[in-house]
Amino acid sequence: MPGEGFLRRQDRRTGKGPVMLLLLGCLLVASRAQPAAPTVFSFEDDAATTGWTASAPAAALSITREPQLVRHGKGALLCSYAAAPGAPLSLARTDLDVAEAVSLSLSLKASSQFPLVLRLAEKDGSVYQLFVTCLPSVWCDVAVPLTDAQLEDGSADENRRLDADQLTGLTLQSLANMPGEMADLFGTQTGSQTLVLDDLAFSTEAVPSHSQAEAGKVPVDGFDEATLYLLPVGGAELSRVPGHTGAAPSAVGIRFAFIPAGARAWPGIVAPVGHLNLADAKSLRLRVRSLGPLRFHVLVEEQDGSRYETRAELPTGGEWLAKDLRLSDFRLDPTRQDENGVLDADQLRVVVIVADCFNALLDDTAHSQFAVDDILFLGE
Ligand SMILES: [Ca+2]
Ligand SMILES: [Ca+2]
Ligand SMILES: [Ca+2]
Repeated sequence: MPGEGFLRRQDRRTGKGPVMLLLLGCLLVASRAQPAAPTVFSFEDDAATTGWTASAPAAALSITREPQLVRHGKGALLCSYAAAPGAPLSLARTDLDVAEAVSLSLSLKASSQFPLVLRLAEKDGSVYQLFVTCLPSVWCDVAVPLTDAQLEDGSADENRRLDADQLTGLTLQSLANMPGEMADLFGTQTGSQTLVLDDLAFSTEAVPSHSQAEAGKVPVDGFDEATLYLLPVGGAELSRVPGHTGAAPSAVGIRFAFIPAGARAWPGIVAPVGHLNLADAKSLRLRVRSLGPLRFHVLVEEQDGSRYETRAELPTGGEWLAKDLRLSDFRLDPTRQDENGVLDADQLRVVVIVADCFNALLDDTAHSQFAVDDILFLGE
């Protein structure tokens, strides 16, 4: 089935991993002399690679001055690497000092579709995470309030809140080429690849969340922003496509090939919800569209890994349809345990939407696609 433990810390299985490396790298920061200046990495000088580390086969860091690889100014951090199965890229920085920050922004450009977890580590080892997927060869501009980050699975924090004054490390962790079963889920990459980072800023200025609550509604994502704050699974190729309100790109397109085995048979997306207040949520609304008939599965996972699932069908026709899925209709995945056997909305951390590719209408290249516009929780 889809989503097999994919957000557990991978070091649990392998005994080592980026999180552990990050924790080992976390040192107490020196006490700060002056408060409240934003921390900005603009990568203008050749020495600006100092303090950054990249781990992947043949990974090399440099400052590039190629105009198409620079977001602002005259330089950006270029990470080139040889993508290889089982060896995901991580790009890390420790010794951060960002005590008064309330938001994070950065610009990325990757040579291939690049799903990543942005990990933020407090000095006690608590790790908070954000999901981002960069589309190939276009700028991916991330701007989020730090409160959008959710506590990573397997991570403990005494106050369950990301404290900027305790933040010491940041890691951009690629999910392509993960080891073990996660490779099936997130896919592999090969060949020479690049990731460019520019204008990373921890700012004291607030930025809005893309999921702002309204009366009776808790939007997860309306996909009105160009940046995709979610992850593809099962070999899904993501794109921005017109949404239900018109021609402008305001929905996520999910293209997939028919691969009849394992996790790759379940292409779709994973959206984070652990940062939202879902205590009053009663149903999940999805706005979805598919050219042919499509059966899809929707899974929600609690923080402890308990997983609940329901299914829905889309008819032929290509119209946008709003599907309201009552949380009381979701059923516990029999392969998972839950301490109370009840779906606790306030403990949810991800929503997984995957197509059943055995039942999808395929084109003559054995591909198919569907699109998702709104994902939101309703209080009724
Ligand atoms: Ca720059
Ligand atoms: Ca904390
Ligand atoms: Ca429960």
